[in-house]
Amino acid sequence: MQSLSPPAGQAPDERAAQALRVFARFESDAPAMHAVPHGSGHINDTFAVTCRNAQGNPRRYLLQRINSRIFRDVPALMDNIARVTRHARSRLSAQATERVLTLIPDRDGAAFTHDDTGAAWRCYDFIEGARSYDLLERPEQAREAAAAFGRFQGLLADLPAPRLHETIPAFHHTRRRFETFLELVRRDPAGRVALVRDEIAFANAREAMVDRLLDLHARGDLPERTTHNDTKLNNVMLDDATGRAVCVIDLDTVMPGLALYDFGDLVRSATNAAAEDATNLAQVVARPEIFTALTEGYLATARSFLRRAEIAELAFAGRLITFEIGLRFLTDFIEGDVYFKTKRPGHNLDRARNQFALVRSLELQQDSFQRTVDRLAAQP
Ligand code: ADP
Ligand code: GN1
Ligand code: MG
Repeated sequence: MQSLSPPAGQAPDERAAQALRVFARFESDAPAMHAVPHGSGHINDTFAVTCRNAQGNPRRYLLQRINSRIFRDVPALMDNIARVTRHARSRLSAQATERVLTLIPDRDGAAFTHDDTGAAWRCYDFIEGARSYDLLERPEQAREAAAAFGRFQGLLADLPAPRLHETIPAFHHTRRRFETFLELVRRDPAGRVALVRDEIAFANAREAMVDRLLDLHARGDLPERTTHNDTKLNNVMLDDATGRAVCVIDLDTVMPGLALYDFGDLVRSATNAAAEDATNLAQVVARPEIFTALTEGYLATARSFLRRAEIAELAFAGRLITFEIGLRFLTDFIEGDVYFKTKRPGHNLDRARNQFALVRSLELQQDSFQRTVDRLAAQP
């Protein structure tokens, strides 16, 4: 994934060739040598582009074709990212070892560019010497990741007005997500509903969950904040040598939200002992030691601004967001796989079953996870 040369003997495919052509529109200190697909995100098309600078040293950039079927207003999206990166950078202390993503402008100074088909692309500095993890390996990584997202929320706490654009409206609005699911079950556009009766029953039995945080927010107990909203483990880079968090990435959904959505998605993506799409559901369990490490890491950097009512819902948020993403995978399967990238038939259904198994594991442990939160919150 991180090699500096393309696989031996393999010509770059047409997409990589197109990435190279697009890269020429960005400000870089040297022409690109090659581009290779990079990472395992479900949304954008991502490439690592390697240049050789005047001294003969390789330098990499991260080039992305933005998924404009999902992000309908690319100028608004990129306006958010430019403001967020500028502000977060200005708030980092001089001693900080962590970094903020750096946008590379195009040759006209714009934050993104278009290719000849009209698709939008952006370019970032490549974060070297670090990687992101699809599957967590050690509790220390959970602590680091959670601390990094808590710190990120803190850096954005005083982002000047105006409010950020909602790049995907109602992204974590769990009631609307549930209604969209019900609507697709009714319409059955891909003729798949009969295949997923058990999963639909699982979801219906949990409808009561979806209003809880929305109600607490409506009552004024949970404040709106600027949050990341996509805090899966592979959206933070950890240093290869030290294991420390280096950079929060994937800023497409940084917008107004609840702090709990960020903690919840960490629980979903980090506690799972199996990969998100693993089909051996016996291996899908929420690891308690990882939940503890996440809570410790998040409280270490977010406790100073979190309200008591937010801390009280941390364990619930893990179950809720796991359920929400499971429901989104199931909805996408029912709709005919129109949203998430898939690599095989039934991939979204595998993911949905996996996430629902994780919900079950979180439910079985909900009392002990709540006690963990209460115990850690009570410590000075
Ligand atoms: P998606 O929205 O499709 O998930 P991401 O922005 O998360 O796309 O990028 C996909 C992957 O590319 C990440 O998981 C990470 O491994 C890698 N990546 C993203 N940005 C950078 C960067 N600036 N430097 C190095 N690797 C990056
Ligand atoms: C997507 O972009 P990526 O792969 O980091 C999705 C998240 C889901 C996640 C599930 C913009 O995240 O909301 O939780 O897949 N991002 C968007 O793995 O929909
Ligand atoms: Mg990502």
